[in-house]
Amino acid sequence: MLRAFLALVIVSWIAAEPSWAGRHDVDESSNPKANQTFADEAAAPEEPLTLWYRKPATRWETEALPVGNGRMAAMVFGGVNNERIQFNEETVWDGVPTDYNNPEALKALPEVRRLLFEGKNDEATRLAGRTMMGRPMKVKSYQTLGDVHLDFPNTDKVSGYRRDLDLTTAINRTHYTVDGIEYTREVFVSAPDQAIVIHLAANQPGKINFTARFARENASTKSAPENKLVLQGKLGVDYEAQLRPVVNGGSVTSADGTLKVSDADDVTLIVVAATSYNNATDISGDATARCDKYLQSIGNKSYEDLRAAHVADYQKLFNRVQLDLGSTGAVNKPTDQRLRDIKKGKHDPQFEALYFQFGRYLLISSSRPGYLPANLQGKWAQQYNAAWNSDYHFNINFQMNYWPAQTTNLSECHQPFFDYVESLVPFGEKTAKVHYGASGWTLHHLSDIFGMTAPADGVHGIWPMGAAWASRDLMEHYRFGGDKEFLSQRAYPMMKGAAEFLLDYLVEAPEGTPAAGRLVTSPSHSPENAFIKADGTESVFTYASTMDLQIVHDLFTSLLEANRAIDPSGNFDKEFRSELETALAKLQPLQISAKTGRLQEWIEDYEEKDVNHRHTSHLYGFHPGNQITKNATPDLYEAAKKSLEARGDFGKGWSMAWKVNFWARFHDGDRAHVLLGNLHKKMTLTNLFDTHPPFQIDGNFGGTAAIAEMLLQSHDGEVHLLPALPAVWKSGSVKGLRARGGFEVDIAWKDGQLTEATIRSLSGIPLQVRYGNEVRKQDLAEGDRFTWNGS
Ligand code: FUC
Repeated sequence: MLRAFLALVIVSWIAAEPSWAGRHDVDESSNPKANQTFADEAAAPEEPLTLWYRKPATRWETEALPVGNGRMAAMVFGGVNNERIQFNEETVWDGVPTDYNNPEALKALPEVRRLLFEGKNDEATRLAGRTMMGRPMKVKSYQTLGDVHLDFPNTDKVSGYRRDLDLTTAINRTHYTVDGIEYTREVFVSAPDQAIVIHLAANQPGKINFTARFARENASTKSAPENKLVLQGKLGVDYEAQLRPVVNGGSVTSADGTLKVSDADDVTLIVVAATSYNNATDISGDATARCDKYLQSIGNKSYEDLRAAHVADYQKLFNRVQLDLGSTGAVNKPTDQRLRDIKKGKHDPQFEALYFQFGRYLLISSSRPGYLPANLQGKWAQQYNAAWNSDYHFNINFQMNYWPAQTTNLSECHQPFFDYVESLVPFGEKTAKVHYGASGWTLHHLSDIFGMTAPADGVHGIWPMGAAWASRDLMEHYRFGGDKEFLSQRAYPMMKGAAEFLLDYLVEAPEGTPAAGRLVTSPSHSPENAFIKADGTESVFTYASTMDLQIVHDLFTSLLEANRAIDPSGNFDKEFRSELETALAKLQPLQISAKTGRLQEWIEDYEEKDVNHRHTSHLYGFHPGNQITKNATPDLYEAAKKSLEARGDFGKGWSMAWKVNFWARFHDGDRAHVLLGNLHKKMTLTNLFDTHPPFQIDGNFGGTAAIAEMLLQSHDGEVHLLPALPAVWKSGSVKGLRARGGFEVDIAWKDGQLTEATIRSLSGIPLQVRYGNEVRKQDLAEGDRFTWNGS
């Protein structure tokens, strides 16, 4: 009986999990040699914005600490007898350039649509599954590039051990004492010098002894002139890493891929990496030449110079925003202990500020102009088969990664998103044509670095809304920064292409259906929930899901806004504008369920298979969109709230982070704070990585964005100060947040009341600012500021 019950639980758990379950590499990987505990207690670091621990990491996923420069990433364990530094380079992906399009798909489309309109969902699902999927319908995985292992003389006589990650400098540090000698190891990944830099020092000369080697499956390692180490291998791309030692004092030798350093005063190891990847259709670059070039341009720079350049470059971005939510003294406890206290219910506002800044740190460290955007794990992946291939998921996860980019003043870090999406346009044009006979471009729910834009994974992958959702970020970049050239030269053409696809994809629902005469998407589904039909059968596949309608509305209205911004006279792209207006007027409207009062998720008032489903797709129009607001659509707003209530207060990490954003948008700071607490209690690992499980970075970014959203909003035509301040954040301040309209905002509050806000205009757009029920209007020239002194 019990066994049968357990089997049932396991089967339904697997069924509820998307397709990666059971086939990704589990995080057994660890650093067992690092598993030491030390008796005496190191003091807390002086800088409160620091993650710190009194034990080395043994598990990659939960304990090792991330560093990165946008292109390379590393996870540092901080062991005493052995240091393991696992590292990545963003183009180390399995796979080759591939045409994923399926020439059979288009033929089936009219029949699939007919079946869906006739309510024959099962038949439609089977036919679509057979005919409409990409070929192949799976992408391959982003992978680890390898490990650097440092083996030190074994000891257990360690005192004063501490490893930490200082978010103000982006430097990881391991510090301990053995036999009276203090050892300090620092690791960072430099963006200006494109290298992982590892520095080993002691407070007495001649004390640094270790061997170093690279490790990776299916790769070769060797020694090279100047005591270099080289790691080489091939997936589809060729990949390579080189390690160059700079040793002061003592001696250094290298043979057979192992470096030996004896009695040195201090040592710097410079690790560079590259692959042969040029772009989605060309992987013929020269990985070795690229590595050589990185090392050449570093030349003889000293450790101090490398470090100073890294810190200056990082702080240019990081220092723009400061957040103070109050403190309790918990900062004197190691981060793992603090998190355990939070799980027991302790309130630790300084931890919330740390978590906020950690999200900004992760974005700066995984997304820099000129490189690929942050994937499902940012750029940190130790596997060969990562969960969901650590790819780009366009039905929430990828976009969530970028939610904090504008609001927390990291607009440059958003650039990789735009470049990547732009690089997918030609692939998406082909998919639009081959799969749907449509113009414009489209992409489905996931992509890789080889141009995947066709439906992937299963019928839930037949969701051609990815390009339209990604377009929202293009428009937001303009709204926050006012860059007209970006809008007219890049954003508008991409958005227009995505809309041209949708104009072709939309069909008029036939007589006898609930949407008769209206424009609808078909096929369609509400990522990634299933519904139960009146006859008791289940399906995911339908037409006109609420989310689709909201995405269409969002894109078309954004294009109208962009059109006016590009040319206020109304003469720009007139014909297209009227096509959009006509389509919007005919688009199937959103519906409120007569049974539940909730915002209806599908075209018919089906019951959801899982009322607590992690996706809240039908609230897209409320957040991140702004179709539903309290002022403009009060009924839909109330219905959306009921939908959110019904989904519940828990979920996967990213799902919970989204819910914090929703409650912030409902101006319910206390409820948002409860969910933020749930995110920290349930879905935050010891190293503060978000977990799905397993580790998935979107929840970190969604959580950071949500904290910003609690303090400042600007989606409803005005700058709203402290829209969702929870009672527990009694007094505090934030500096440097960004608002739409091109404003930079500082806010201070005391006992729950605004004391002062300063709003700087970066664009010269007139300001309307709200605090509670009070509204002020002010014309501001670019560079001018407006100060609001309390109420
Ligand atoms: C979607 C979600 C899953 C997971 C995956 C990467 O499929 O439904 O929960 O986040 O993306």
